[in-house]
Amino acid sequence: MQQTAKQQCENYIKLIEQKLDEFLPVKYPQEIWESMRYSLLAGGKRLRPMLCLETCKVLSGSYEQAIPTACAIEMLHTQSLIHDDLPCMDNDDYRRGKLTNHKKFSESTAVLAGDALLSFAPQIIIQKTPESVTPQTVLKVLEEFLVSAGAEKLIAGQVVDIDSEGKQIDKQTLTFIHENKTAALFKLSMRTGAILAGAGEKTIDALTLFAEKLGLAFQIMDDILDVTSTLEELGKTPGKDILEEKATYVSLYGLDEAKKEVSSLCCSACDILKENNIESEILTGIVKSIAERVC
Ligand code: GRG
Repeated sequence: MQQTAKQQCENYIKLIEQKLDEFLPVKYPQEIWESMRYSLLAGGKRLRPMLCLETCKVLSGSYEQAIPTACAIEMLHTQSLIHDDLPCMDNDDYRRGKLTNHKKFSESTAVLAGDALLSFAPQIIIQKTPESVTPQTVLKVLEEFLVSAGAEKLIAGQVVDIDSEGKQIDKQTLTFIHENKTAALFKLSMRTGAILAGAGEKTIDALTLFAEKLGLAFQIMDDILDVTSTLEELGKTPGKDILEEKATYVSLYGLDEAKKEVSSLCCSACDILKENNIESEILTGIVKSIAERVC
């Protein structure tokens, strides 16, 4: 990533960290709030909130308009990670370089922390979005958020993913999993950023397609890293996909083909920006850093 774009990413991350901390206080009973904060403030690349903020900015919207939604999406993403790590799902001990929520606290607390983040996030959109954003726009953002979190998107992806363990699946099923489990939150981030900026349908459609390519590339790269990286590099246990007989792009087509697919998706994503005259060093930098996975 170019130096200026890298610096801008770092600035975004700082702002996002500050706001997440501010939006999620500790209340009574302390343990649940602390476990929510433990996972939410455990680091992470903050890619989804960054996509939301940058999309809003390049379309002439403001940081203030988008930051509550950006943080709400990071809360939803964190909830999905907490639940994904549970023994009844992927059963992981490490996440973001730390013990998973259920290992640090307890299984019941982790389930409740995920649930609490999921219901807290839309409250942040409602309570913290400035009054300059119309109620209709807030409603549209909430609809996008709730659909993405539900049985048509995130949960659908997770269900088919779990159901596919140990089975031979086709490319269509694998793409369904990736689109819903991963790309859905990339799309949500960019669509809401664009909606908050008051963008037209054509721009929203182009950015949705960009986010889809980016999300698919990101998930395939995640699967590649599961095979090629260490616990220290990943912040989570590597090699889990093979162990759990997960169908991934790597297991279906091999490492080389998977890398080619990431490059091809990243090229298509950059083309979409060019064709639609969307200029953002951050968006192009994120695409490149996914291809190289250095962000
Ligand atoms: C929404 C009610 C509800 C349930 C969620 C558990 C679940 C259903 C879905 C799992 C979704 C999941 C874990 C997808 C994996 C996506 C992925 C590649 C996550 C890793 O993202 P990074 O690398 O993580 O951006 P950091 O830690 O950097 O934020």
